[in-house]
Amino acid sequence: MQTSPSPLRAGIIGSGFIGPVHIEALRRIGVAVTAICGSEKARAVARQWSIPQVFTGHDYVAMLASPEIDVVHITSPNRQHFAQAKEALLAGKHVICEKPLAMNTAETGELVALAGRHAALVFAVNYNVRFYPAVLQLRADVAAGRLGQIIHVNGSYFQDWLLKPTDYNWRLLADEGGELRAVGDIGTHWMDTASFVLGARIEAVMAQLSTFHKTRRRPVGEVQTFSHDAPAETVSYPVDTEDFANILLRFGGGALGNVAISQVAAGRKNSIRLELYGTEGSASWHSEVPNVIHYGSRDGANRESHRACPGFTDAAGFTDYPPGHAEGFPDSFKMLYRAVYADIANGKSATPLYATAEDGHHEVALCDAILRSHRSGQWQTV
Ligand code: SOE
Repeated sequence: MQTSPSPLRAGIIGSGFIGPVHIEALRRIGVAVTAICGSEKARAVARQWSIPQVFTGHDYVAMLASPEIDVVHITSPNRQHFAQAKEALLAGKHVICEKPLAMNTAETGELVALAGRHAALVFAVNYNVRFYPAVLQLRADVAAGRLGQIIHVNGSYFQDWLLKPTDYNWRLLADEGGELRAVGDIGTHWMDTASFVLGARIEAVMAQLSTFHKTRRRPVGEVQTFSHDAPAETVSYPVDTEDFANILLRFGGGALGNVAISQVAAGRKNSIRLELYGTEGSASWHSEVPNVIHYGSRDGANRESHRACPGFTDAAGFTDYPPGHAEGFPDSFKMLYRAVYADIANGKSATPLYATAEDGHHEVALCDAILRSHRSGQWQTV
């Protein structure tokens, strides 16, 4: 786990919930965070994390001009991702952009082309779930044929932080976060993870979306992600994004799948479930018990496998602690950045483990197909 200080320096755009998660993970791999850009709140984040340069007023252009930054982490609301990622590439910075990559495939397609024209720069999309040790183990299991041919995949990504009609976040507004909220925000995590494990993209979808709360009440002013602070004054507004979704999937290679996505699932705080059913056996994982994989067998004994114990050692290089010393959500960001910064320092891998601009583009194309399917009541290809 020995981490020597990196010569690379990071700048953070955004001062909400996930920005400090990036900052903490970077510190753990020895990368200096030299700048942060955001609202006035950025000053408090800079003080807390001893970040020398602060750019308030969301002035990311000023931050991108700093020679003290090699890599830009974009953690702002989704509608800002395109402009910020484009300017960062044009400023010669490597980019790690939070998901979803941008608001639509026109924007993500342009970023793919621009990243291709700046091939010396690394461009990653922050699909951190790939870097839970269990996800890397499941990917190795599938690649090694330990489950046989994958017949079907089942799963969910459930949260409850938007269950109440008074729960508010910018993601609820299509203009801020995109037409698909739950699917764009957490559904793309699950779909990216499933494809990463299977080694196959999703080729077609059949989707049902639902907006349970047709109107909600929003505070007058800014609210941070996962905030449960009681707002002072609220106003009613019509909701134009979905609370939950049921989606059927067809993967390349023939596997079929179904996933449920919800941000109104009482008691589920940040619960990702992934189950793979193959001809030789099955494997299932729950992100709230992240260091355990359950393997199922038709004729043999079912078994529970623990990280860093025999049978669960294929995440080498992306797990640091001995068995029983739990690794989870924050560690997945640390391991994602270990992979990205290694490519920045040593040259891009031919087949990176982290999500690239193309992967981010495909996830937004999936969202487009899901919306088309919901509206048409038909299967849609991606
Ligand atoms: C809110 O749903 C959120 O912060 C997502 O935006 C993150 O990607 C996820 O990791 C946790 O929940």
